[in-house]
Parts: sequence; C-alpha cells; structure tokens
Amino acid sequence: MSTKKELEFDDELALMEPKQYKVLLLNDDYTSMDFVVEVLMNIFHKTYQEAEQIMLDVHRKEKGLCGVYTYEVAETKIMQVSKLAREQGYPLKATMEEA
Ligand code: TYC
Repeated sequence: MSTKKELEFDDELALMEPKQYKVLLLNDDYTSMDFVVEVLMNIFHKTYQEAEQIMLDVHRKEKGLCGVYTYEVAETKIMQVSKLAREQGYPLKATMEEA
C-alpha cells in the first residue's frame, strides 16, 4: 500500500515525465535477416552485434525489443520501418506498447 506521500510523489513524477513506449519488431516468414539487421542499425542505432542478436531473438520468439521511446518518437520509428520495408517489398512490421 502506498502512503499519501508516495502517491503525491508518483503524481508529481507523472506530470514531469512523458510516458515511455516499447517498440517491438515482429517476425514474419518473408523479410530477409540482413534487411532486419540493417533496419535495427539504421533506424534504432544498434551496433551490428546488437542488431544481429535482436533479429535472431525476433526470429525465434516472434517479437523483440528495439528500444523505449516517447510516443511521438516510437510512432516515427514504426512508420520508418514500414516505409523502408514497403520500399524493399518486405512485410516487416513494428508495434508499440506502453513500457
Ligand atoms: N523470419 C525471417 C526469416 O527467416 C527473419 C526475420 C527476423 C523477419 C526478424 C522479421 O522481425 C523479423 N527470413
């Protein structure tokens, strides 16, 4: 149970800090592994090693965390993934959920 003081503190923090959203990459059967690594490096600023690990995680577990951002930044990243994938003829998709 929260004390009154803790509740006030949480409320104040909520006013100061924007909510954070996880951007998740989704697996599919058609997007190439190299393209997913490229997306993770170019849009999510991962190193090659990090990108490869996340890509394999998504490939094996259907979903993987790309990063945590404010709503607007998360939305922009998701649109960038969609656009780049569409241009290359891949069905790759990303989604977000509250962190
Ligand atoms: N499953 C894809 C393949 O075997 C690779 C892949 C990984 C696709 C991650 C999407 O988010 C993804 N070519």
